[in-house]
Amino acid sequence: METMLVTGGAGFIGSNFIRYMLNKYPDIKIVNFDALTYAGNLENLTDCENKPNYIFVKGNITNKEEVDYIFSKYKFKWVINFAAESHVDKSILNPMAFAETNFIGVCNLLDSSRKNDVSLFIQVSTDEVYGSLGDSGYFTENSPIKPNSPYAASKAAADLMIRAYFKTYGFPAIITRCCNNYGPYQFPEKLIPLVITNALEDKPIPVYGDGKNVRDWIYVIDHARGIEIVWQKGKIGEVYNIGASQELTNIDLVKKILNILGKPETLIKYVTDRPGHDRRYAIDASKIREELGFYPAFSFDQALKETVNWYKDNRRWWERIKSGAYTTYYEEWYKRQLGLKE
Ligand code: NAD
Ligand code: TDX
Repeated sequence: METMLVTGGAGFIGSNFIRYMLNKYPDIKIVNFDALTYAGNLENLTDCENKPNYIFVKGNITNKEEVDYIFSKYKFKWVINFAAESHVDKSILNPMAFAETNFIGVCNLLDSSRKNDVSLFIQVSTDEVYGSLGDSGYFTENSPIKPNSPYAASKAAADLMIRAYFKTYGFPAIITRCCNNYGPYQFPEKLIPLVITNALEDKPIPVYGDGKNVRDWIYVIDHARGIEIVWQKGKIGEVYNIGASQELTNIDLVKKILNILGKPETLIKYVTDRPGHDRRYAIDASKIREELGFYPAFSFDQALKETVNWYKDNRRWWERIKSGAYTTYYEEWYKRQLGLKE
């Protein structure tokens, strides 16, 4: 049985990817290596725990000994790296954690993967490495790398090291750059789950700045499908954007969610803008479509409704997170920073 290392598999996208892959490829063993930071949650994979081809190992990619250990224990054919500090606001508060995990952690994985002759390394990167767009245009794989937040800069740094590994050592790596994801199990610090859960609790919904910043959205399973096709057919050394051409201003998105929930727009509170807030992201996904045949399978309106229903049906999952120590600390900062303090 061939083995895939998935790092960060206890988080939002990693757990959805693992579930998707375990169901579709029962002949592949998946090792989930995750540090279980505030964002890592084994409850995201309770339904997979007893599958014979799934193994969880707690470990930190910033710790070279732990990374060496996992590579000595298993022979990995493929490595898919999801592990990251992923929240832009948190990167403004604490950039060092982002440099450590998103850059040094990736360097550790690259070193072990090369020394252990991994056949393919996929780095799950982000469209945020391209910076911000004006009212028109799209990010292509050839757009300049111009990150604006510590999060985006740390992801861009990893992308550059991967490029260097490919050029220098012929290391078999591919980078994917996806737009904003939504779906079940997303930590409620990110816009969509924050809006849904705050609305369900009749709490204020903070909208940064004028609310006209644009994000390009993709359902998390479509992201998983995009990575799957890159894993099957992608060309070594290439970068593939992944997107579903679903642009929306934040305020329109918030109103859509409130409408689905039947909650009033009076919950919306315009607050201080995020420092360095990127104005618009929009992905040109023609390369992955034309070269690998990737098409998103989910319609935005339908998948958004299903996502809202998931949070309605899984209150225990997010109530536990929202009453936890991390969220309490974060919310305090958030209220002060954004002028929400009553
Ligand atoms: P997440 O924060 O929900 O999950 C991150 C996971 O990584 C957690 O399980 C956490 O415990 C683990 N982790 C963090 N630091 C670690 C470390 N040092 N060692 C081992 N594990 C560690 O993030 P997500 O939204 O699922 O994002 C996954 C990946 O996708 C990230 O690399 C992110 O940059 C990228 N991405 C996310 C989006 C998005 O919209 N969420 C879009 C494009 C790309
Ligand atoms: O309370 C909020 N109010 C608000 O107006 C929050 C949390 C966000 N926003 C705005 C900021 C952004 O314009 O909503 C937009 C989306 O914000 P986030 O959910 O924090 O996502 P973003 O900053 O766009 O980054 C996300 O997409 C790219 C992920 O967090 C990254 O990991 C991914 O790489």
